[in-house]
Amino acid sequence: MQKQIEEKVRAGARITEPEAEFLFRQKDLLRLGKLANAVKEKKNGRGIFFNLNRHINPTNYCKNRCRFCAFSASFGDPHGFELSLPEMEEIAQKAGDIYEFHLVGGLHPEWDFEFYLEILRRLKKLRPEVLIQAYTAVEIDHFSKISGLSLEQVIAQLKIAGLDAVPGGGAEIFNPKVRKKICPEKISGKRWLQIHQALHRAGIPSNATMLYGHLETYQDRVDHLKRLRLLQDRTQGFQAFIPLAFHPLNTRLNHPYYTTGIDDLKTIAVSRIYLDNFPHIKAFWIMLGEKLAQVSLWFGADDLDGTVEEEKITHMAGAQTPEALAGEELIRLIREAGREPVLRDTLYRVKKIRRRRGTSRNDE
Ligand code: V47
Ligand code: SF4
Repeated sequence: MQKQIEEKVRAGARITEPEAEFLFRQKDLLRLGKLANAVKEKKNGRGIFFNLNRHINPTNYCKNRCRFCAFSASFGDPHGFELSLPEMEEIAQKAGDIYEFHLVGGLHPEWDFEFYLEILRRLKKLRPEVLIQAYTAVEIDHFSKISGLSLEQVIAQLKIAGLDAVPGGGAEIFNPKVRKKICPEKISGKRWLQIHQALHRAGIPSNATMLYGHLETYQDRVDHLKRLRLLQDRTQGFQAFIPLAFHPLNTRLNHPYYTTGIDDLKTIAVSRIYLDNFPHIKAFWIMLGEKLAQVSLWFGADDLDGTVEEEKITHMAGAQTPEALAGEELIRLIREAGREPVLRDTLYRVKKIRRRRGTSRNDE
């Protein structure tokens, strides 16, 4: 079957779900990586994208309290927080020379939709040159519920307030049986897909994620990828797919294991091969670790996300990575992997890298 799949992929044909499952089970990691890399290079050559961005979490108070989430809090919890509008403005002002604000947080039990809109307006007013990638499908569904507005009305208002793109969070794993165990209060996979369809229809690009390495099976992962590929065939609105490795610390999921390096690389590679209609596969270095993220650039990944500057979701669940990497450090990781760094904004528009001497020992 391996040879058959390879021939198919190299000819530019699609693989089926049983074939994707076969790839997850096969042991020859380097052979799998080579195939994924061929797909990656056909799509975007030697280039590896990265962004200069700033993550902002407005609050971690959340009605849902998903079992895998160490970030969220209830009122009275010592680690609970909510930022005021001036605090968010201060972060935005100090954020330096960046291209993106990445905003994601909890479903605050008391904030109204107007407040979430005001965050966008204030950031846009302060930094009109910075694109805003904000609010997952889970938050957008929440806005519709608390405002009484339709999904389409909510999206239209977010757009007017300054929303440029939507991140891929909240997808987790679509299989309802697993979903019920890991995040019983969260919107269904069906609703997540419906929201992204509505976003694409409104001209707002988005990303898609998959949380893996917990209770799901390979079959569940392939089912997840299948639903994403099907929607992308219809809308073409997804920009990147990001596999997210489960981090167990401080979570309420009875699964104490971190993912292995082999599984991380495999998941990136199979995603690259199966999701033939997704322009980009992102290796989120925060979750993978810088070293494995660098290796993944030969296993199908073509994007490292960005500088991030501050990350809470994974660090509260045990991530050992730094919370920020300088642009120069990302460039060094990419160059030393033998790849070409391509600075981009949220919409994958290429930006000029301001070269500073000495970014890489082997560079100049
Ligand atoms: O939806 C929560 C995940 C997501 C844990 O679109 C966890 O560019 C691992 O979606 N272990 C939010 N993962 C982050 C996210 C994201 C990140 C970077 C880039 C983009 C993008 C999107 O984080 C949540 C959930 O799937 N998450 N807890 C945990 N313990
Ligand atoms: Fe809330 Fe998101 Fe954490 Fe779930 S993953 S508890 S929705 S912040």
